[in-house]
Amino acid sequence: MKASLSTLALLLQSAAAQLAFPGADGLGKNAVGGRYGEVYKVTNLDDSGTGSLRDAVSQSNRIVVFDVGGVINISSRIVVKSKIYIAGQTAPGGGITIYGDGWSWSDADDSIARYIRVRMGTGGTSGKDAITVASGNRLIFDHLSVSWGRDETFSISGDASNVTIQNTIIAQGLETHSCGGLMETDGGISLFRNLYIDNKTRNPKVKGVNDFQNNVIYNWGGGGGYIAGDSSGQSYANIINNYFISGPSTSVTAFTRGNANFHAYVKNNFYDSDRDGVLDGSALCETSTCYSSIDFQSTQYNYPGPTTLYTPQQALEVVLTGAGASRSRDSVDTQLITEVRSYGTKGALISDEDSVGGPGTIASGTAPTDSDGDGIPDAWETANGLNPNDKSDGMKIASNGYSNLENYVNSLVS
Ligand SMILES: *[C@@H]1O[C@H](CO)[C@@H](O)[C@H](O)[C@H]1NC(C)=O
Ligand SMILES: *[C@@H]1O[C@H](CO)[C@@H](O)[C@H](O)[C@H]1NC(C)=O
Ligand SMILES: *[C@H]1O[C@H](CO)[C@@H](O)[C@H](O)[C@H]1NC(C)=O
Repeated sequence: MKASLSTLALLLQSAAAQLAFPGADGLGKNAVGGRYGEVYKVTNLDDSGTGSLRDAVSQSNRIVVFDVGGVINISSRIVVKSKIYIAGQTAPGGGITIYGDGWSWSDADDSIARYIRVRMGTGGTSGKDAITVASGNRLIFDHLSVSWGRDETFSISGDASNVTIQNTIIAQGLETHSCGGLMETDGGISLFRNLYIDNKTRNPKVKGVNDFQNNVIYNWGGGGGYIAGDSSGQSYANIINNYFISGPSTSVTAFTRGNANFHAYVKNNFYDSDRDGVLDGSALCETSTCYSSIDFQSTQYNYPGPTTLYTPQQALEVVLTGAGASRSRDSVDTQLITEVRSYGTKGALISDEDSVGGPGTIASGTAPTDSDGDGIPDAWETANGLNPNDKSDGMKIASNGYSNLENYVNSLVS
């Protein structure tokens, strides 16, 4: 009896510790996604209706895979339900861009989104963000490319907790607001290995519980780079091994604001401010001269940090090589990375996405044959001991704790 109870306890413990996917980091790393649900195949680029992405995310407990690549034009906001895993890496061709309006992940508890582009643009709803999370627990965003927000570009605030944004590009918030986004919640946000680029301000603006490590911030404008939230509540932040690089629009230093309520452990952040086309930053001092008037802590906050902590220089290379929907980078991201690699000479704030060529053309590609429709191609099923004519094996849980379908989609980007 005793033995079986402790076995049960161990099983429960390991189920709780299952990562959202291999490589998931930070406070949102245990999001469950659609593991115990069903597969949904996106088979067209329509704004709505059967086989559309909007329909796919309208019900909980789904792993969403794609039979098409291309641009999905949306005329209103997409609202994502809980326990969804959007596996953008399955899209053939050049992957998936969603263009025309923004997304809400509010209350999308336990959701996972990977390898998609969310490009809002001037056609989006005025006063809204490209991505908003206003509530919800355990969400993880990995390798997204998010741009052209009309209010903020990617914002998390309110009653949201245990969120990770990793390996993601947050770019070109549209003028006149031109914002990276607010990261303001007491429930905790991890920001690891992201690129903030070409936003006038809020790259990001932080308040509450926040872990900011190994990010790259390029060409912020006069509003500020990292803004230490300046209001009433208490903030507890780590700011570690990030790289700040001034661009043509930059006119203020990397850190602004902050007061005695903003408690931060600050370590080894680099800043290249001279815009000379060469990467030659140096470590920022760790006093208020470099960080405004925050309340410095001598001990790091004990949040679940990145599995691998890079130096700022290494982080820059990791971000430039891999951030965003990098399985197939589109013209927008390619241009953004070129701007960073100019180390100060290229980059601009924009008010209209047409000035940078819009979302571009994305190849549709051809999905591999999947005879039983379980989301796993026949060839992968055969190679991995599954039956290409048995739909039920896709959602069976394998010995490593993931469903067979998750093992397939995760293998595409391991
Ligand atoms: C989406 O909108 C863009 C820009 O308006 C347009 O060029 C493109 O053809 C549209 N794509 C689809 C699939 O309707
Ligand atoms: C965040 O996750 C931790 C660890 O799983 C949990 O204890 C906490 O309750 C979560 N926060 C909220 C607000 O649900
Ligand atoms: C970012 O904001 C700055 C300041 O407003 C602006 O000059 C710049 O054009 C913006 N960048 C983009 C890409 O919108």
